[in-house]
Amino acid sequence: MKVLVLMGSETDLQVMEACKETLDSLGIPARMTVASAHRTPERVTELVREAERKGAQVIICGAGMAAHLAGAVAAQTILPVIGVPLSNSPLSGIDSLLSTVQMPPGVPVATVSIGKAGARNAAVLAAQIISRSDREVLRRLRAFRKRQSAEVQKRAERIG
Ligand code: RP5
Repeated sequence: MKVLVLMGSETDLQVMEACKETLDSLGIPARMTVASAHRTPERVTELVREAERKGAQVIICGAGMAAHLAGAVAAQTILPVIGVPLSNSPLSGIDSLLSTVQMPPGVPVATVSIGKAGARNAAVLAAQIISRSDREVLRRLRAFRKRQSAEVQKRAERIG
């Protein structure tokens, strides 16, 4: 396992699937599961320990509302932690964005944008971290960027 992907609830799955799909498309072995900072704190700790034992290089955490999952994970490891704020609340994700991003000095969470775009970017950022020591992932990331640019170019040509 290179990446552990946690989400606070099974209701986050629909959005966080975009993260797993992107990791899969970049050929990065990942485990995705549910663990809640508030409802199952011991499970969070067990999963973090297991990820460290199994050689994970990055942990991605998606959570909504008072989204403390990424911070709670970051408090227990020196692996880089990426937080994905989710928007399934009356405050449309502003609550989770602030809960995820506003970490005290010394315990960072690399926070991406709210929702599905953030879920995808968390996977790409994890791949970029891994690519510093994995030339195959670096090659796949370069190919991904090329494809992305080519698609935009193709659409631009259709428009004019
Ligand atoms: C957070 O609370 C979860 O990440 C989820 O986004 C939100 C609501 O959870 P459910 O009540 O839908 O299980 O911890």
